[in-house]
Amino acid sequence: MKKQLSIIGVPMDLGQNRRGVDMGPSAIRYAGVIERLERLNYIIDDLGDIEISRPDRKELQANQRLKNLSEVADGNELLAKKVDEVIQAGNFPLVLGGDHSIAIGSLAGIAKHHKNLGVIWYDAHGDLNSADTSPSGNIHGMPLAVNIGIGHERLTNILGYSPKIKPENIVIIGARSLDHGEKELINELGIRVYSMHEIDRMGMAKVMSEVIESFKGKTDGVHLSLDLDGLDPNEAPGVGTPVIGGLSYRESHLAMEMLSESDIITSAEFVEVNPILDEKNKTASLAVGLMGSLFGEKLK
Ligand code: Z70
Ligand code: MN
Ligand code: MN
Ligand code: MN
Repeated sequence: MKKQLSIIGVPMDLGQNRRGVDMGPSAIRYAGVIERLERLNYIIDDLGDIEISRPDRKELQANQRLKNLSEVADGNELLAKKVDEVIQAGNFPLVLGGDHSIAIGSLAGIAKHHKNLGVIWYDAHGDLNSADTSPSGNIHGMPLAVNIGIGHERLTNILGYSPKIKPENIVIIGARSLDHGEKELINELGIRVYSMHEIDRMGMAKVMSEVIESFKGKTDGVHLSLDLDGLDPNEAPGVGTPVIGGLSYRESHLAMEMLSESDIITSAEFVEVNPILDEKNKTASLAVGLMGSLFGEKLK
C-alpha cells in the first residue's frame, strides 16, 4: 500500500431521503481516522470536504425518478477531479461519505488510471438501479449501474468517458436487499455476488480468498467501496437504510485484514455513516476500526 494517503470528505446527502449523512465525514474525523492511520506510519493529507450545492427547497426532489440530479452530478464532478489529482500526485485516495451516490465521482476519478479496475462493493444493496428500475428515485441506489455505463448521461459521463468499469471486474459482498431490476441485471451481466447466503455457507475467509485470488493478475488495481449498511444494524446502527441479517464486526474485520495482507487495494471509500441515526458515534468508530485493519493494523 502507498504510504501517502489523501483524505477527501464528501458531505453528500442528496442521493437519498434521510438528512444527516452529510455529517458522515465529520463524524469519521471525530472518531479519529487521522490519528489511527498516522499511528500506522502513513503520511496523511486531509484535503477537507468537497463542496455540495444545496437545491432550493421547492426544487428539492423535483425530478422524482432521479432526485436532486443536478446537485448530485455537480458534487460528483468536483469529487472526480479531486480524486484524479490525488492519483496523479501518486497518493492513495481515501474518500469519506456521504451517501453512496459519491461512488460515481470516486470511480470516475480512479478508473481513468486503470485498464482493468477491480471493484469490491461491500453493501447490503446492489446499487444497480437506474431511473427505470429504481423503486425510490434515490441516486445512492444507482452508482454501480452508473459506473458500468447505465443511467443518466449527467452521471455516466463524468470526466467525459463511459463506462468506468467492467461488470466482470465487480464483486458484491453482503447483499441481502436486491430489487427486481437489479437481479435481472446481475443475471444478464453475470456480476459476481456473495450474498449473505454464500457468506453463511462458505464463511468470510473462503469468500475473501476467492475474491482476492480472482483479482490477482487480472486487475491493475482494486477499489473498495464499503457501505456501512453492509454490516448488521446491531453493530452499525448509524445508516439510512438498515437491513437486518448483515455482516458482523468480526467478519468485516477479517475481510479488511485479508485485503491488507493481499496488498491489492489501491483506493477506498467508506460511505453512508449517518451520525444523526447513530448511537454515540458507534458507526463512525466502527468505520475507523475497519480502516485500521484495511491499512495494516495487526493484533500481534
Ligand atoms: C434501494 C433503492 C440503497 C444504499 C440503500 C436501496 C438502495 N435498492 N443504497 N442504501 N447505499 O432505493 O434503489
Ligand atoms: Mn450502497
Ligand atoms: Mn447499502
Ligand atoms: Mn444505505
